[in-house]
Amino acid sequence: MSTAAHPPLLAPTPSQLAWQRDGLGVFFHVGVNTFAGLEWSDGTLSPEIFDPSDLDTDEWVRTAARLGARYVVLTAKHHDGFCLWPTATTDYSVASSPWRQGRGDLVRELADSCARHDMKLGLYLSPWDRHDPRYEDPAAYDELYLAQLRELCTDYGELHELWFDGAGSAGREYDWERIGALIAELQPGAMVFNMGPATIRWVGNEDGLAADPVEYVTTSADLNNYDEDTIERDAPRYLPPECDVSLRKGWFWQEGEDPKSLPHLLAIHDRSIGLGANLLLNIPPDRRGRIDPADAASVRELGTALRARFGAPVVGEMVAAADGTVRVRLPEGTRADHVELRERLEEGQRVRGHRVRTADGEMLAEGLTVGVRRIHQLGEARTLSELVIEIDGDEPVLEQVLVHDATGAPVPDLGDFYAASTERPDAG
Ligand code: FUL
Repeated sequence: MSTAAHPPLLAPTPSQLAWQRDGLGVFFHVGVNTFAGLEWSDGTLSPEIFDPSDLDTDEWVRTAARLGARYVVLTAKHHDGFCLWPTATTDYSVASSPWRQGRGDLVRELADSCARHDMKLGLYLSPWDRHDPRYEDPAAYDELYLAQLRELCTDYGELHELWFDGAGSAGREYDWERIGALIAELQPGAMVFNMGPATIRWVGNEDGLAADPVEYVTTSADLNNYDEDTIERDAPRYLPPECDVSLRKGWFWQEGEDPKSLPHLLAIHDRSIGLGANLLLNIPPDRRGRIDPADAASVRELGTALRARFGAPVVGEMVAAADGTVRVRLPEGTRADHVELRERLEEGQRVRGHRVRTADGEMLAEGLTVGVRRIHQLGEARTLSELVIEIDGDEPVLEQVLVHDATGAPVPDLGDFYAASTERPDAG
């Protein structure tokens, strides 16, 4: 194959590919907002209100692990500027709170729990900071932000994701060059979400939903959910999308909110992971610093349903046929109602279209991109002995084809949620 047609820049790095294969992550939004019942606060809430009574990051990580998540991301600093670690850069942090007599470090506790449970750790550090007066002075704030990032990148072991949220940052430039150099120096394997030296991008909504085609190579990404700003790059980059969504309506735990229904969560799974994007599902710790029992039950139910649907795959035996199709032989008597395709991505994303047929030519499923994984629902389960797959694109290669029998398992249903889900949170 010609390298000129496929510049290495457009292929994933090993870290990007590992991140894509991980697929599922869990977001933890917690901070002063949790205690004020707000989604956003303006940086004036007292640090005194941050006082989780029974915080247990082991429980958080166990919850994520049981769901099948491979990484978690914590809001080390949200837009309000309150830091969950005892930073030297500001006293607006856990050090000024009553929690653990001001000697606590939530980032450390989570990092330790991740190490204990073989979970990868990511951190969210909001560029927009509504507390610190230095924010008004871009040069001074860049120094502050770099110092905060340096602390996070130095003191908590290996980080797998750094989440740069574009909310509040329309029209604002940060010193991405130095931020990129710092990450390259201290955490070269970390995925960088959306802004600056990004290695992954936002899918463009907070509903957890991607759409076919899911492009891994792009020049642009949406900045945030609140205005029309897009990030335009001069040259295309390999930037696979991450779909973020909250289990509940809000990102922070609030009294009276319920988890989404199981059919809805399954639909989110199929429209993100099932389309080859990553899913970052937010499970917000409550005022005790624990997972709300209703959320824990919902996540358990989701994990059980996903295992019932996809926990016992049958791997097909692939043979390239002379007519350019891929024949997939399945063991005698295989029953299936889902087919999953996986593309070889080491040289980049190549599949531009695909069709799955039975040996008799009956069309079972079709679509555009495949990517790291593409799951199709086939309707009623049926006995299949061979699949014939056509793929379009520039030297596309399938790595694996699997089938699943989800008979009797809960069924995904997005219902009418989609239209109602993209509201701006109330500013605090
Ligand atoms: C948004 C933020 O404004 C929300 O509060 C939340 O953190 C979400 C993940 O990103 O842009």
